[in-house]
Amino acid sequence: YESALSPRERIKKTESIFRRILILQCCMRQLQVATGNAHKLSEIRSLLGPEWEVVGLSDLGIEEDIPETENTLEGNALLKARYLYERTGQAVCAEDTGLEIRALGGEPGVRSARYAGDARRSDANMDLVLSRMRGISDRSARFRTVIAFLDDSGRSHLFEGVCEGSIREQRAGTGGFGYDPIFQPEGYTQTFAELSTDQKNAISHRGRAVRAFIDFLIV
Ligand code: ITT
Repeated sequence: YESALSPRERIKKTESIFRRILILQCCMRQLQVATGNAHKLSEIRSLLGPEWEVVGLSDLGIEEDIPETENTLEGNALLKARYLYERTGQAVCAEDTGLEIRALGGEPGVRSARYAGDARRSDANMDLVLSRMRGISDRSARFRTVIAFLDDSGRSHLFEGVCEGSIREQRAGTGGFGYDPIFQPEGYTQTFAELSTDQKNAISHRGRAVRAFIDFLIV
């Protein structure tokens, strides 16, 4: 395979390997994540393990809410990452997550945080989903996470994770956060809110996206 590459492609490939090694060295100890969501941070921390120091916006003294004005998960993840990169000039990442319900044409999707209004209350968001899904038999849905990573030269890299499942008729469980009490992952009889963090991370959208990101860093 190597010999099938042109000299130019070989140089590009070698550069890419060195870049990844550099990124890995820079980021081994600290990963800055442009999120104000403590639940996301805690899941990312347990996914990455103790050798990473995962630092969120409030750890960096940034309390303002980054306006999410794009209409895709990719766009908003990049927007949040760029916001932090402009302040620190270091490698950073951000993620945007949406619950995509087939019978609702992919809603709440990119509007997941504010589905029931700017107060961003999970209870109200779940109530709205449950009421819109009343009487609908196709309950299939998926969570999708997009991670945007900006390396120290500001180049962007995107990683996606998807978890298929369905919307329950009622809430169940007290763990997790957001829409977890109404989402049942495929192959399980419990909702995300009834699973432990490790069980959720093993199959979740965020777990998959973070693992794709780690693969990129270490390949
Ligand atoms: P950021 O600071 O990272 O933007 P956020 O809470 O605003 O945090 P999003 O913009 O990605 O996060 O909005 C997604 C919403 O979807 C979020 O408010 C949660 O209510 C919900 N959500 C995200 N991840 C989830 C998960 O793993 N399980 C259940 N609900 C989730």
